[in-house]
Amino acid sequence: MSIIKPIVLKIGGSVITDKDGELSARTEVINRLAEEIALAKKENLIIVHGGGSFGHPTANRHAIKEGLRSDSQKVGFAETHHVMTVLNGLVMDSLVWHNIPAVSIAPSSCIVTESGRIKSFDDGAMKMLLNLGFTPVLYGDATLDEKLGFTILSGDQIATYMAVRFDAAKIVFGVDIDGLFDSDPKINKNARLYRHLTLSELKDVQEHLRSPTKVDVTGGMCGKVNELTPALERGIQVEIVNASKPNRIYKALAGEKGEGTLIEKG
Ligand code: IP8
Repeated sequence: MSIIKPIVLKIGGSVITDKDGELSARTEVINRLAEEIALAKKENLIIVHGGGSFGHPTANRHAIKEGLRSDSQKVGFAETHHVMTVLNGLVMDSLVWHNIPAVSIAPSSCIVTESGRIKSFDDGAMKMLLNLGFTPVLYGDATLDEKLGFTILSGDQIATYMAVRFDAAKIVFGVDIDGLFDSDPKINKNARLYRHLTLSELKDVQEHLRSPTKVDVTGGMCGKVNELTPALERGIQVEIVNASKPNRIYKALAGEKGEGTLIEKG
């Protein structure tokens, strides 16, 4: 048995949850995305989802990303991981009921970070799942950290790490805007969408991106772009599409010409 080149699909927390609320899932969006994923019939798929209004407010309240400084944070670490399993449960529910052989992998149980970067990953189960044609599902999580005690690991870092580790053909980032813009389209209505970028063009664009204003402990679009370089350097294509709009994820998975931003090594 050999692993065929997978596609890594990262679904943003701002797509599947309402970031203005707390613990507020968009179940109708989760169901629509599961339908699109099922329709695309990709056997070689790795799914990663973000934290949105589940992980971020809890992580922020207990300063989990900054690491273990007081015993009182421990319950906050447990709570952050727990609320992520709750959101993951909703995603799993939908994927499985759409006949996708999706199996959840808790990052906190198989990944250890060092100063926020993935240091080790126990990949035995993941390799077998991929070999057998399952769809592993991971998520941004509270993880143990060799320097900090614990921290927050973003779904974006997990997605690019898995893409490199399993030699993916492509990473699809499903976000709540149409792609990568030259400024924030939620603030500036004249923001221009980049349809295609090379790695070196992306580096120029990076300088204009600012961190998001809302509570997002892992850096929003800015953090996402920072994670992309190692994958792009290896020739892995990256497509950023609006997963809040119907059919965009289906098209990206099916390899149809998309309406988002395509980034390649160049
Ligand atoms: O939303 C962070 O994952 P992200 C998850 O992909 C937590 O950045 C626990 C805040």
